[in-house]
Amino acid sequence: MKPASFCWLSSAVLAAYGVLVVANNETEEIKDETARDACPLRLESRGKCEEGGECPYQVSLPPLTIQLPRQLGRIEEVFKEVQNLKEMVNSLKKSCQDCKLQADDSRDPGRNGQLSPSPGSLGEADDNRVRELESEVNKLSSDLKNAKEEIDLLQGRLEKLNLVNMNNIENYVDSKVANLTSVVNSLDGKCSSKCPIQEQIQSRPVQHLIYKDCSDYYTIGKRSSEIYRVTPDPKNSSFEVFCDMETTGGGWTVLQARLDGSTNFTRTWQDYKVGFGNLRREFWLGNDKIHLLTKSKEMILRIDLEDFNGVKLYALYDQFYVANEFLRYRLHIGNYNGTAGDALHFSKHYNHDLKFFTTPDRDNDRYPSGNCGLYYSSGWWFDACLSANLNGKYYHQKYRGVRNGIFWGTWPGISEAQPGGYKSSFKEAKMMIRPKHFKP
Ligand SMILES: *[C@@H]1O[C@H](CO)[C@@H](O)[C@H](O)[C@H]1NC(C)=O
Ligand SMILES: *[C@@H]1O[C@H](CO)[C@@H](O)[C@H](O)[C@H]1NC(C)=O
Ligand SMILES: *[C@@H]1O[C@H](CO)[C@@H](O)[C@H](O)[C@H]1NC(C)=O
Ligand SMILES: *[C@@H]1O[C@H](CO)[C@@H](O)[C@H](O)[C@H]1NC(C)=O
Ligand SMILES: *[C@@H]1O[C@H](CO)[C@@H](O)[C@H](O)[C@H]1NC(C)=O
Ligand SMILES: [Ca+2]
Repeated sequence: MKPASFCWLSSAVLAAYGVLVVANNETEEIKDETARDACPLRLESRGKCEEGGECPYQVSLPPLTIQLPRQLGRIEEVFKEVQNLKEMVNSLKKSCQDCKLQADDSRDPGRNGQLSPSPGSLGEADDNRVRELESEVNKLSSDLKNAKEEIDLLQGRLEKLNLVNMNNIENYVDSKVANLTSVVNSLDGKCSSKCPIQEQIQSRPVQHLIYKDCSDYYTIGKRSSEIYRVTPDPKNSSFEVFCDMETTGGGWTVLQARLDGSTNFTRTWQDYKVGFGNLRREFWLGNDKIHLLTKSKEMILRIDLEDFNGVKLYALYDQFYVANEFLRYRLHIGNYNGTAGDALHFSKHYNHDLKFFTTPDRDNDRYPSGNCGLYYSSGWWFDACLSANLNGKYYHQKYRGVRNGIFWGTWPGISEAQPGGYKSSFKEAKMMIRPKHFKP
């Protein structure tokens, strides 16, 4: 047995044995001495605790007096009554048998081996005697009947008393033991020596809580942007995420980050499914995890972008949901707000809402003659094809050729032709989510 449970169990057992039940018909009050004294119960360690070993503890309990209800005394009285009645009945039975025998004797003298006298020879006196006996027997048997009824009645009352009172008493003692146990447990914390293991358990009070996403960590007071472990679906696995606790109230679970090109985003379906990169730098959290996070609560999406001119803009969507792999991680996005423009819903023909996820090795896009993921070197919810692609290649400056860099179609001046056919790139990009009803 583990030391912690040993201590607790022995406390409870001692509490149970410490109960002294005293029958008394004067009062029905319970004297609970432990409740009055400051710390009458002592839990102390006996001998030195070896590290990692079990250390014995002793619990000293003060005696407790429990007084039982007044009715208990009545049981004794009823017992006596019943006993008396039984004796009465027995003596009645006996005398009854005696007189019955006598009566039989006088009616059937042949039993005694005598010759049967003729009926006419029976004297008048004998006749009277028989009648007397007969009436006596009748009287006795009716007495017996009454006595039996009385016994039954008393027995019923006794049983009723028995049951009711014993149940009451049991409940009473039970509740007292429960009370004592809770007193013992609370005193454990107050008295000088405690179970060291129990102390350890108490110092980890929140370990059973489930943190579904970063907002739950924010709620319990975590304020540093760090890696935390979340469990969006209690039936599924937990995993680490990076939490942004600073941007507009904090509580953001970061899904994607670009800042220096240290992670290659030209990846397979499988890579995008499970996620890749470094949570503290550049990464894609993973489509399965994004699905679980957006399934567990209604989420909003925030996108932060910064170009190489130091311009910082953001886009906010008050609905964001990514379906499961069977539904090819279909994107559901709604209600834009912000400064960067609604590039995810650029126009009727460039709309990422309700589009499937496409990777260079898995074409789920709406571009009939090729794979947008392959052409633009990334995994994204391509329509046919661009208007936004935050998983494009990381260019440290403007670039020429295929527009396969990080792209946001509504960025100021982005679609204007640059001299020499250059395309602008982004310094930083970040996608993060927070529960819709989160209040910082
Ligand atoms: C209980 O009550 C009876 C009569 O009411 C009394 O004679 C007896 O002394 C009492 N018993 C106690 C333990 O007080
Ligand atoms: C234990 O008993 C005391 C005194 O009777 C009472 O004040 C207290 O509320 C009880 N505690 C519990 C947990 O039942
Ligand atoms: C990124 O990975 C792709 C596919 O493995 C590869 O073709 C490409 O050269 C890589 N890019 C860089 C910059 O390493
Ligand atoms: C856990 O989530 C993944 C990704 O959505 C899913 O494929 C898997 O079936 C889930 N497992 C359980 C036990 O629900
Ligand atoms: C956009 O967000 C701001 C700040 O959260 C809010 O004041 C404004 O009403 C929102 N606009 C729309 C159209 O939702
Ligand atoms: Ca296609």
